[in-house]
Amino acid sequence: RDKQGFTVFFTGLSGSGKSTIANALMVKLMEMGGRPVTLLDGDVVRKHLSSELGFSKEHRDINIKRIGYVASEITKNGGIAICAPIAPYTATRRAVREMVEAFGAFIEVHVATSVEECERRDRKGLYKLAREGKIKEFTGISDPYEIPENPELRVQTEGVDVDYAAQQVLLKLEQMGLI
Ligand code: GGZ
Repeated sequence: RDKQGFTVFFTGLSGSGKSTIANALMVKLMEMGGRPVTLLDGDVVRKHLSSELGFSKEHRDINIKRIGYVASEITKNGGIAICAPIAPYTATRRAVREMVEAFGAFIEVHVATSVEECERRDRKGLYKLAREGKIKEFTGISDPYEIPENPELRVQTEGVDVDYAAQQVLLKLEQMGLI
């Protein structure tokens, strides 16, 4: 019997490591074969699906619901969707969960890198710009991030490598009988 589709939904701050872990997970799932794997990364989605949107609550919600819709279609057709937006709002994440769970499993993974650590790394220099007020409504600095209370999984990135974090997600998927 074919296994059901599912969506792995990463959420966390800018620079928390979501994209890196999502990519590593994608590679591992592709190597396993079977179901097609689609990565819906934050910046790629914004470029191709949400280019007219900014970062107000309203626009972030529209962006996340578009990602959720695409993920639900992939899940419906038996595929694997991996999403990696910030998705700062609990209610919006719940709405996406409901869209996906109509067709398959939803695995919310909180990439729990603290704002202090993200700012210390500041890989793209965005936190500096946010502190200077040159980027408005910046998540964690001048805009909220609601920490997920009951994610399927919480991964730490401080002092652990990317492969270890991706491995934890695979283990969770295995425990849930999805792979
Ligand atoms: C947060 C912002 C902002 C503001 C631009 N707040 O590290 P990045 O650069 O590549 O990832 C961030 C990305 C966030 O887009 P998402 O679609 O994931 O956000 S949401 O889920 O809230 O819709 C960051 C960049 O866009 N960026 N301005 N003000 N991140």
